[in-house]
Amino acid sequence: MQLGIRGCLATADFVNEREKGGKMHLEPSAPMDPLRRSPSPCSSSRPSSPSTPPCEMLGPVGIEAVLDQLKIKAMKMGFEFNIMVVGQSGLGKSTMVNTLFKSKVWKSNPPGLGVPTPQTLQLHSVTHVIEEKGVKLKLTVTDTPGFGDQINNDKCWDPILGYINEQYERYLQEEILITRQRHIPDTRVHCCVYFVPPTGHCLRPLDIEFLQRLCQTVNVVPVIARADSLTMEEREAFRRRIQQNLRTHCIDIYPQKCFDEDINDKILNSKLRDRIPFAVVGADREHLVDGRCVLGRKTKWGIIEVENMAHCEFPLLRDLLIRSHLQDLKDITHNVHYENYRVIRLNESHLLPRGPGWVNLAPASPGQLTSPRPFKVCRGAHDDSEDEF
Ligand SMILES: Nc1nc2c(ncn2[C@@H]2O[C@H](COP(=O)(O)OP(=O)(O)OP(=O)(O)O)[C@@H](O)[C@H]2O)c(=O)[nH]1
Ligand SMILES: [Mg+2]
Repeated sequence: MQLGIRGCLATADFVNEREKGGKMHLEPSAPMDPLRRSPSPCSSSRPSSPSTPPCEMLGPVGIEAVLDQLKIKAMKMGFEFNIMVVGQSGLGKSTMVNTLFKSKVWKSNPPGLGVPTPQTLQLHSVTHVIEEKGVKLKLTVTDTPGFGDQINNDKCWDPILGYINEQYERYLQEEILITRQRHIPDTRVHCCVYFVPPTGHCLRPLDIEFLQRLCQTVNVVPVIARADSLTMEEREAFRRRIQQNLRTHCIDIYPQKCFDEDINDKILNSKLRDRIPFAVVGADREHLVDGRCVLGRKTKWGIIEVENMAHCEFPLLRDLLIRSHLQDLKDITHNVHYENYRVIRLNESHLLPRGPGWVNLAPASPGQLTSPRPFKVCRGAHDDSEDEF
């Protein structure tokens, strides 16, 4: 089974469909048209009158070819996508990374050898270039050590928020150079998957505090971790309670309602919002089931297949991240979260003397990198980011 990274190109196809829907209608005004006098196959069938615009008879000029150009360019450049997994220790974050990318990411622990996934002790990122049917995806996954198992969990979010903001700062420092690279390497976290422990009750105060801070800084998709420990009814009830908690505490997870651009977005994203947090199960071993090789967890009672919707909602998470919302996650990161960071940093930084070829921005203090920022809604900001690697 494929990851579906060709879905990254779907944006172009979607635009194509929208344009075909008939909203765009090119109709140059009559006096401006230099071809008006040229004979055309249709022109004889209609009496020429000043009120009849002649462009109807000329046929399309071929602007839809722009989409092919975009597609070819995107295929050449590839896509960059950065994911981070966050949550309490032992909830299956490292395993989920393997599940998501078919064990293509953590190579140190090949599937099927019975080697347990080692505990993650420090925040680290691994980058891989995955290629599928000519589409290249440069994927960076940042695994984080579990939090919440200390006696004092005060500020346990600092290293994670610090890392996310450091990536914004890195991008900003490159962007403000007068002579800057044509393509700025993008290490910004586009999506943070937050693992909620399967307690079956509701969000814990620590999860609430963590999520409140994270959502102001990055796109967050919460999941119910190790969902195989809950019955179907428990999963559903737990999901509803978490959704209620999120609403009560104004935690705006991805896909944020305020960024739905049109009715299609609204319909699609409402369905997703109704299912988030997805109840997921992670596995990095393959098993033979009815002659098929499936990723799953072998138990005394059978195999929990991670890609089987009857067993868990892992396919919904994968589809959201890779097949349907990858580009949107990147756009919101650039136009909202990064923009928010950029505006605050530029506002607070008095312009210091310029060095050779760059605007000297006062370095961010550690406090700035970890403190939450006021959430600013500004999706329509310019988007001049280009993917190339
Ligand atoms: N039952 C069950 N076990 C899981 C699941 N996902 C992972 N595990 C197991 O849980 C244990 C911990 O998994 P990890 O992936 O190392 O967990 P982690 O969140 O990365 O842990 P830290 O690195 O300590 O933060 C391993 O034995 C996994 O096989 C799951 O969905 N269900
Ligand atoms: Mg880990």
